[in-house]
Amino acid sequence: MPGRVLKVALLGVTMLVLAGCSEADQHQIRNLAMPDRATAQGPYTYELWKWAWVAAMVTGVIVWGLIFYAVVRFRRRSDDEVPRQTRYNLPLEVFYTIAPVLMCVVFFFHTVRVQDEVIKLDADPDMTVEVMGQQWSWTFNYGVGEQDTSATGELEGDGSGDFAYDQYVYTSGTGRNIPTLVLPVDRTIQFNLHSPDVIHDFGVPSFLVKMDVIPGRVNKLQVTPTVEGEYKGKCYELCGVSHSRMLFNVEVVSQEKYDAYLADLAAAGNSAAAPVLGGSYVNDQAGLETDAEGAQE
Ligand SMILES: [Cu+2]
Repeated sequence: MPGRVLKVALLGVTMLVLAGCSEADQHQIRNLAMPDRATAQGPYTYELWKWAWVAAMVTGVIVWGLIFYAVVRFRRRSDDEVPRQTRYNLPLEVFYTIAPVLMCVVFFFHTVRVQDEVIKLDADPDMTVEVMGQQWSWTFNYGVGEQDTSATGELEGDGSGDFAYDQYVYTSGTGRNIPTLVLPVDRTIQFNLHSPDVIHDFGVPSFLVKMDVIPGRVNKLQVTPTVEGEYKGKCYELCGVSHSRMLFNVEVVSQEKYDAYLADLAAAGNSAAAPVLGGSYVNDQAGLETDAEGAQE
């Protein structure tokens, strides 16, 4: 019987090793399923991920070792033998109580350390983009001209706000048209995140950072893209029926291309004195014209 178990186990391992290991797969495996880091902040997240894997593997090896040891050492040796059903082992019980607590403490410590590093805000970012996530797409407002880094990005009651620029150009997506966020490479970019409706979450997998977009408050996230290229961004928070369409493309380009892109937006008439932070789309969806009781408002 143990011989057969061993054969099945070996077969399983061999199949896993041989199963479709293309170049891309191997790259994925080396990255522990994480995308390549395309920001200055990414390596912090990746290191946390990597060491969490190491910790999980060490734990796994100990647990599997103990399981196999118990299975073999305490296997039934004859048909009429029933081992004592109540036993305790104090050192073992102390170990399996304290070890997980210690693990949680260590994980918590490193999570907080990495999180502090990743959400750290530089008081003087190179530029600020006002991002609006709404059901179910994104609007990106790029500042034109001088940036006032003392601006809070907060909305004021009358609909105006304390924004970093006097002039903006913007691009807006819809559920059908996925918008593109264009960013200059090697610049620290602050994203001020706005939502006019529900909680969304702004993130680009290759950037290895993301942040909730919460109505009524302005969350701020700073990212320094370090690799030019095209990436995919998405909403990470289930925000309604078309959440899955809340995608955006990201292009990290040279400063010259970025400036040219802003000029294109301006030439297309997508200019505004203040960032565009609430599309009309949010107000004219089916269902919103009636209150909860069904009466017209
Ligand atoms: Cu969303």
